[in-house]
Amino acid sequence: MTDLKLKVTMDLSVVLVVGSCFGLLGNGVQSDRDDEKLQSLPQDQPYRTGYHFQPPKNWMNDPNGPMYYKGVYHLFYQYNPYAAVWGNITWAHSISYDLVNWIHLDIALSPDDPFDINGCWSGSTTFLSGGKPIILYTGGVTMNRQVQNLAEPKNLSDPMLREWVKSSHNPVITHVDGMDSENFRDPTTAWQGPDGLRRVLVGNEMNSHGRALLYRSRDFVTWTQSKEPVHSSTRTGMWECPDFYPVSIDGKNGVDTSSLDKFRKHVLKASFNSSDHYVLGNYTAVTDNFSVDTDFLDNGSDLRYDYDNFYASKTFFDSAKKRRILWAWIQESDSTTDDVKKTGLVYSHFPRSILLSKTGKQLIQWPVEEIEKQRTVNVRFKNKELKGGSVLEISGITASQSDVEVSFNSSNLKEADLLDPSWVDPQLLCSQKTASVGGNIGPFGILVLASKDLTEQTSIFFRVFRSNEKYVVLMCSDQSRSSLEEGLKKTIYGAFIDIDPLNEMISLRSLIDHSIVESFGGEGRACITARVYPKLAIDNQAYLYAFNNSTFDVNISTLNAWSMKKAQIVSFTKRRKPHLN
Ligand SMILES: *[C@@H]1O[C@H](CO)[C@@H](O)[C@H](O)[C@H]1NC(C)=O
Ligand SMILES: *[C@@H]1O[C@H](CO)[C@@H](O)[C@H](O)[C@H]1NC(C)=O
Ligand SMILES: *[C@@H]1O[C@H](CO)[C@@H](O)[C@H](O)[C@H]1NC(C)=O
Ligand SMILES: *[C@@H]1O[C@H](CO)[C@@H](O)[C@H](O)[C@H]1NC(C)=O
Ligand SMILES: *[C@@H]1O[C@H](CO)[C@@H](O)[C@H](O)[C@H]1NC(C)=O
Ligand SMILES: *[C@@H]1O[C@H](CO)[C@@H](O)[C@H](O)[C@H]1NC(C)=O
Ligand SMILES: *[C@@H]1O[C@H](CO)[C@@H](O)[C@H](O)[C@H]1NC(C)=O
Ligand SMILES: *[C@@H]1O[C@H](CO)[C@@H](O)[C@H](O)[C@H]1NC(C)=O
Ligand SMILES: *[C@@H]1O[C@H](CO)[C@@H](O)[C@H](O)[C@H]1NC(C)=O
Ligand SMILES: CC(=O)N[C@H]1CO[C@H](CO)[C@@H](O)[C@@H]1O
Repeated sequence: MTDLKLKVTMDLSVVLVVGSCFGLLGNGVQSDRDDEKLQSLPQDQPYRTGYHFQPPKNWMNDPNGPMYYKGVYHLFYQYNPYAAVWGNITWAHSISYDLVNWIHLDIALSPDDPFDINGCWSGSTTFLSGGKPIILYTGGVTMNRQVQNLAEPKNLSDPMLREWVKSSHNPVITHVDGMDSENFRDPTTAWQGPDGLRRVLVGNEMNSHGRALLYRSRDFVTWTQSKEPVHSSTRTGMWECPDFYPVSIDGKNGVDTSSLDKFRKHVLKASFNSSDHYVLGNYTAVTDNFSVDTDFLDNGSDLRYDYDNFYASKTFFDSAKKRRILWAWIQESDSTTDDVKKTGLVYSHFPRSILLSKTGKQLIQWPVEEIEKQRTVNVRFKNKELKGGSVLEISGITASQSDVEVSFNSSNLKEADLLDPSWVDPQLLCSQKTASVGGNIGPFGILVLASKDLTEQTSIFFRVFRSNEKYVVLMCSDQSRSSLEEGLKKTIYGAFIDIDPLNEMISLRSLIDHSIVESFGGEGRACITARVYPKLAIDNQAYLYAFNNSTFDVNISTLNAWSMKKAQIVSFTKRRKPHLN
């Protein structure tokens, strides 16, 4: 019997007839209560992941209102209970004790009131004084009018918070004349200023440009709009899912959203143009002034959480482990496969902890430590020379469901190619200089979800350039050969990464999970999530390699790779249809 089963049993006070292994839950386990059932998810096709969070079936998009309450992690998310396409959007609700294994509960919010009849859209949770969690979410009233609503738990003694009640005051925030009411959504977690007032941001646009409106409230019900948005930009479109939170300058722990600690910077994140972009700045709580160090899409600086498939993210402060955790939505990028349409294959990223880097110029992300419990068989070695033009198989682990850490170095750095000053766009550079294009130091890296004959491979690799007296490291994720299937999106993504290869290893970690590859370069300084659909490199036909396609040799300083256990994801829901008008 696993921890998870014990927890379910204890918390629900039901007797479970337990199967011998969790994978058999669908047949083996039943609740003795007529109105509740516990069931496992289908494993119906090769692209379904093993250890990433996924809904029971159908469509999900943005993660909403993540929080930690009485020993339980809660994740809500935008969910269509009826189909594998966007529509009829509810707040689905899942809980976890360890951020790895999940229990799906009943839907928390359904669109059945005039103030959200068109959908219960994204929002956040906030803890009120006394520790009571409250949801602030966007209601779609009509397709071109959005309002902000409140909901609270029915029973605060229930750590699972299984039932939520919408406020009789809804809607609590509506647009004013002259404001775009069609793009007015996604309230943030509220923070408290020194005057005791709560503040939230709501995403909006003005003349097609993004801005984050600021609202203040004493009682969380009556909200007053500040004259000025906290920030805006004429370079971007509408800001979806804004997020605003402090990060500590010593970079060791996460901090509470309301922290007024002096040793902090603030992060403002906005989702636009299919990416989650962020800026760092100084926030003065007394005046609500936010001055950014470098603005969105500034020349030479475009900070993003992730450079590929990553959108509509949200963070929360985990008071149990003093860390800030980031959740985001991985979109389906294959619209051609019928199986996918039938079942829906959308996921969340593995939760990442997020900190300010030592330089203070960017954020660092890393999979939460709980993931290490999933590691099983391990392969490791040190100091292996990778000759120019060589490919090395890393065998002995389940390459389709694994966690790989590798670091490279080279004594040949002085031979690195010169960086042309016109090469300012890393994505363009990766697209021109793919893994097949040789260089002096790079391309070298790993080939994941590769077929034995290498006709299918997703390569994650580095190149080192010289620029004046410095080295510049480029990280690329190349999906151009990831599947023999025609008509898929096979984009190549890239980022410059702040590594000084003279003084540190060039490191890479990749979480490989059937159709998702989350890669972290330079210990989390640049992240790229690829969504891939191989035809050959499936399950035990998937292989892992290290490669060096450069003229000069590089060394693998260390390599550590693990097979990963499947996460236990079960549904525990009342046997009733979610209510829908
Ligand atoms: C929404 O739900 C209704 C009622 O079940 C259904 O007819 C409709 O197709 C659904 N729309 C989507 C986009 O799922
Ligand atoms: C509230 O939750 C607690 C803990 O699960 C439970 O013991 C209690 O019966 C619940 N109260 C109501 C009114 O449902
Ligand atoms: C949006 O992203 C695409 C692809 O990355 C890029 O070509 C385009 O310039 C971006 N648009 C804006 C307004 O940033
Ligand atoms: C707030 O920011 C504006 C510029 O945006 C600046 O002129 C003003 O001095 C700042 N106020 C405070 C109190 O920092
Ligand atoms: C933020 O504060 C730091 C420390 O006081 C200061 O060095 C920096 O210039 C400030 N940045 C902005 C954009 O005001
Ligand atoms: C662009 O960046 C360069 C170098 O960082 C700087 O000198 C220049 O002023 C910037 N231009 C604009 C328009 O911000
Ligand atoms: C690899 O490492 C060995 C010793 O650890 C060193 O002698 C050799 O020069 C290194 N090769 C490269 C290409 O860095
Ligand atoms: C590369 O790393 C290995 C192992 O840490 C070390 O022995 C070697 O000296 C390093 N080589 C260079 C060139 O830094
Ligand atoms: C290395 O480059 C050659 C072309 O020079 C290409 O055929 C091969 O696929 C490349 N290897 C990898 C792993 O990309
Ligand atoms: C693409 C590429 O750079 N290939 C190189 C692989 O390594 C050999 C030397 O071992 C070079 O000759 C190739 O140019």
